[in-house]
Amino acid sequence: MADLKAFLFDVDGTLADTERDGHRVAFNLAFEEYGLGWDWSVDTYGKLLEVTGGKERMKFYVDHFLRDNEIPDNIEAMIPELHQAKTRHYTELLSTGAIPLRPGVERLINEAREKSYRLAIATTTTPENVTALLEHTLGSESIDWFEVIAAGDIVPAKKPAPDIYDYAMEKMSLTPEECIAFEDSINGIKSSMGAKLKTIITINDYTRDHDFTGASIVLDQMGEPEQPFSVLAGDAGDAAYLDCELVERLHQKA
Ligand code: XBP
Ligand code: MG
Repeated sequence: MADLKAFLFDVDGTLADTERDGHRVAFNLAFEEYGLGWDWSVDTYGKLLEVTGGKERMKFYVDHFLRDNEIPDNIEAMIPELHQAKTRHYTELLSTGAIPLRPGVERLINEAREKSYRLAIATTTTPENVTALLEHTLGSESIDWFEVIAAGDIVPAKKPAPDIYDYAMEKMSLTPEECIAFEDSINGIKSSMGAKLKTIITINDYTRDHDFTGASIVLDQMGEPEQPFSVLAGDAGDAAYLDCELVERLHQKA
């Protein structure tokens, strides 16, 4: 096995619990702004998460959740506008500090930097959303800690396609054997494993029942020394939280 050189992070659901109280809320604010009368409940949003990408998710909603007579005539033109409004609401929400990083994320990123691992982001979300999250959690200088922020429409085929991970690794001139991915969802692991990456999963409320077959380990969270993780699948040895040593061990495993 090649030496581990880089940590590739998903964002939504992995770095922070952004979906239920962030993206969903921002979509609803955009719908309200446009007087659409659409309201995505926590449950409905769970079903809509099957589709990655905000524009794609709205299109899926229109196609599968609305009756023909409920669909606005100009919907195709409206979706990009709605999405811009949603991004504005979402980044405003992040600027209030409403969404913290998940337990262990900041600690692991800091340790990875100290140990000179290279860092990148591979996500489906819009680039502004990533920079806003980093800025309002780790501080604006943290944006430069990530060598590549591969996000949004930068590749046409979003997760579960492997393209976004392939793109990040190509930019870094790294092979999959030299990297490890951090994900939270079925679409995420399909994408990372499709790119031949070993993958560490931290689940959340929307993804706990997803099929993570093939993951290096499945955890409820990265954990902290005072807030140990639960191992849902795989072997963490005697570790109580995810640190670089455990990441290395998981990477070296056949
Ligand atoms: C993230 C997504 C995104 C966000 C919305 O998935 O599916 O669609 O919910 O972002 P992943 P945009 O964590 O697998 O990258 O509205 O900016 O598209
Ligand atoms: Mg995710």
